[in-house]
Amino acid sequence: MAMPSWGNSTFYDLTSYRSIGGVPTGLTNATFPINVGLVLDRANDPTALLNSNWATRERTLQQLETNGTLWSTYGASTANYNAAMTYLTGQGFKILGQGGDGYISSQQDRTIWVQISNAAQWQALFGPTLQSGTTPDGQKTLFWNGTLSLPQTLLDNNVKGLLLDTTQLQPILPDPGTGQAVSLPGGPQSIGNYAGEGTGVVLGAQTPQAMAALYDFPLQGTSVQTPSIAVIEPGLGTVSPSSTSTFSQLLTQYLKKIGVNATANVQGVQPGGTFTTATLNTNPVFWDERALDASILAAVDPTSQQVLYAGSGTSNSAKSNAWTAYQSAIFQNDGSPVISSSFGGALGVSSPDSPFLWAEQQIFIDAALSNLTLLTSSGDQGAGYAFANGLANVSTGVGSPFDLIVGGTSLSVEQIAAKDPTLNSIVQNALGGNLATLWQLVQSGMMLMPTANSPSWLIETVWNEYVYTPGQTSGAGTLNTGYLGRASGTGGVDSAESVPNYQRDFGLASGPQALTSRGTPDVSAPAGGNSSYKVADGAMGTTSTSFIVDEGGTSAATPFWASLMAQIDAVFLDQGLPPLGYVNDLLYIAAAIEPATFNDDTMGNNISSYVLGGTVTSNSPNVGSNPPSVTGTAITPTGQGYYAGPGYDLATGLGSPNGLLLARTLSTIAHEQMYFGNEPNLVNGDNTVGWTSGAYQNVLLQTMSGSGATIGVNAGSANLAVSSGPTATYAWTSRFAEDVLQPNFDPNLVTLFDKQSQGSLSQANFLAGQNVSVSVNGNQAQATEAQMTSGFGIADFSSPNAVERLARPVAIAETAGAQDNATVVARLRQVGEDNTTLTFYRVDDLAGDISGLQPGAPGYAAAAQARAYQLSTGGTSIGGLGYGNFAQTDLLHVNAGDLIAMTLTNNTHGNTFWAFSQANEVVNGQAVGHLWNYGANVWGWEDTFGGGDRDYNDMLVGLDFTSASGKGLLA
Ligand SMILES: [Ca+2]
Ligand SMILES: [Ca+2]
Ligand SMILES: [Ca+2]
Repeated sequence: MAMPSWGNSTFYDLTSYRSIGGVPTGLTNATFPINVGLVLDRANDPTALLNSNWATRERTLQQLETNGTLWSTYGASTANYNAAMTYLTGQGFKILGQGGDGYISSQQDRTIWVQISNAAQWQALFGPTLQSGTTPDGQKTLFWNGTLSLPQTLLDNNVKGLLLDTTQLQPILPDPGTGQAVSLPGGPQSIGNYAGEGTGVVLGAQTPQAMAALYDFPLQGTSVQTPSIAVIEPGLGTVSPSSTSTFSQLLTQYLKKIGVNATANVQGVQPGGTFTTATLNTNPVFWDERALDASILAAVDPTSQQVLYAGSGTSNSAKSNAWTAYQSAIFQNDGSPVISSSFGGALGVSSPDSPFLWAEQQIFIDAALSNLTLLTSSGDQGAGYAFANGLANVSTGVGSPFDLIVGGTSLSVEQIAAKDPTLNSIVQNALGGNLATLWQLVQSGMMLMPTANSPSWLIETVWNEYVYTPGQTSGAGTLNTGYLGRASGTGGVDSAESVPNYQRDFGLASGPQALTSRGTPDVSAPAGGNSSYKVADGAMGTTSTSFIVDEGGTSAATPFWASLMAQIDAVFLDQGLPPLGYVNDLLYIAAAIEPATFNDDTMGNNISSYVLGGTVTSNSPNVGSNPPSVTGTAITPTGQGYYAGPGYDLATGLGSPNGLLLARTLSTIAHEQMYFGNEPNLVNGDNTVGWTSGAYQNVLLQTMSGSGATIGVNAGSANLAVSSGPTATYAWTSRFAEDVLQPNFDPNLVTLFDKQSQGSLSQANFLAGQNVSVSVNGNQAQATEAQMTSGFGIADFSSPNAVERLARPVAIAETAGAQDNATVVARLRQVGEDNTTLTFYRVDDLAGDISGLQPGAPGYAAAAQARAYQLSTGGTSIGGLGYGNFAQTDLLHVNAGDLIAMTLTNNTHGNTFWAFSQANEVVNGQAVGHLWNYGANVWGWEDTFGGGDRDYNDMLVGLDFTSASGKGLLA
């Protein structure tokens, strides 16, 4: 009986995309039973909902949930599901997942888990015989020849995906491969990972809570209750390695050992059974992973309950495939808004449009529809992903646009950096006050002026521990930390997924390095090299003398990020917001409007592609055992991979978090989308149809250019031509200005970079609806990120020679929950030497008018003073901070939607400056602008008559409309 074939369903489509090796040897008939999940398509396409903005998604999902129609809408069609079930039952298949085991077969998850009991049942369902054989590199694998088929009834009822719960699948790659060989430089292959080399000890290990403090997690050291966190722990759940203590009790002992006074609360969802403690020795990877996850989550968020999902477990021939644990965590979730997973893509690399990859992709969409924040580790095997096809790869199981993918960095605090020969010159330059070095270090998160042997942050680089020792003959040598082990964060492009809308809107799909498909990782955190985490060992102290071990990997970075997301969820709850849910787009918006929310890693690489066979020996002893040590493998390095660089890169994504700044920025974005969607954007449109002004408004026109440029700004009938000189080398970026608005940022670093002049500043009034375009040296400039930033009063028009920022000098009071009579936090840093004071006042429109008076009109100053906001520090003005110093005050009684402008008085020289240039002094026939925008509601003032040194940092001010809301957790 011929059955219809199922497209793209060869064995190689499942395991070996882009690299088809030969047929396994020693083929015999496979042994059964094997459990498989048949996945149906959705009754309705959720794409439009998922592509809408965060607030719209949240509202829609809440409505669907309230109506009880979420899964009747986005689950399988009940008719299809029932028909498929009836067919399978009628054909004599044993159906799993109907209660009592670890599977879920439901109309909601659209999966029917079936036990295939023998070869005849496999053939009746899928056609070709299932066999078992040995790959060229000696791994046992299941195998079938050709394409699977599927009974017509199942195809007719929209079965589109297949999940296999088996541990017996391996890729088959050509050996020898045919990659283009490259010769590696001798020594460490990347910077900032070498401090512990040769010492026999791991340097730089921190307790998870100390690491969280270094990354300024917003609730660190508070007693604020953080929400439950779901964790993917296939086959384990909460099974204890001890016969006398529960897993929670062992975890509590770990917490005590690292100085956290809390009782761990860990629940298990494990109806399908768990591994026995014997697997501690035979398969320690699962135990090590769980200890790592649970340790980090408990140490950073000690009030969070953890729920560990074991998936299908071990009963009924189940094999604890990670996807079964994902389904359980999503569809049996009991109030955990965050899911942390260090398991994904266990099968490696599947073909686009294959039923295998489709089924996996659906799970991440189910998480997004369930309003869950799902985080997955990118992998620990660099750009090659230990997949010997000579190419840069990422696991197709962790390329979903609805998954927050976490990569790895190496953090070097100063005393550790001093021991790393690859950081010698950076340490010496930093201690010697080299401006270029210090500037770059601030970019990657340093906040204090370096001093020798300090435990504070110096530099963050890509995690990459590969070390190459050339051999006697040319081309031969040894990678003693090799490409097959855990030594570098995986990152790159997932060619099976298109560029997600948030990466496109962030500008990553255009320009010279344009992504052609999904870029990963999204974000990063410490994973190894010169930093690791003090966690419990896999046996939780029950068999080993060393309870506390130093561990890392992206599977440490992932629970670290998950614990941060749980803290931000607690803040959102306190501020009356829904949980973060699918949050990737918000993170990219945060990076666009407030770059300092992420530490930008700019050094290192994850290069590690190779083919099997050749003259280089790869040895990969592992600190843990995931995967087991692989030594003596002959390979040929092929040199593919990615470098870190300024901004987003394919080694570290957006970078590591500044936890507090990230929480504040996400809160700002969430309230803006939730309550202020009707406030006018700065500009509307796109690069194809062009841009129009969103309102009658005053606009700052700021030029940033390395070599100088001629800028043309056209807005309606106004044509401005501005010639800008070059921007000074250390003219302040948005990132730097936002960094210094943190109270713990070193005043010595602040003043070191003072007096760096910006490019040209002009101002103009735009009318609502006017066409807006910008040219640089006569060429049209593109506003690549404007759709993300325009709602926050910013649009950057870029060309190769310059960036022209259009930004508002006026803030819209987008208060939490659109509350009136709100308290607004103002953070200030004085980087001018005169005595100055700042006053905030309410205006009637975005051009700064008050009761028909335009800025600079007679009577305007008095009208502004009558509209001045009371400050919590007393009176209506604040100043006299002193050079380099920080201060914070609150604006009181601010109503939602208030338009807030500022004026600066220089008391030393008796001048007053306004945010609107037409109200200021005129020099050479030009009204002088004194205000520069550095991000969403962040500005810097020039305090000198005539324009001074044009560094626009003499008084920096950031307005924060949401942090004082609720209990004020972020204020
Ligand atoms: Ca970067
Ligand atoms: Ca100045
Ligand atoms: Ca200054």
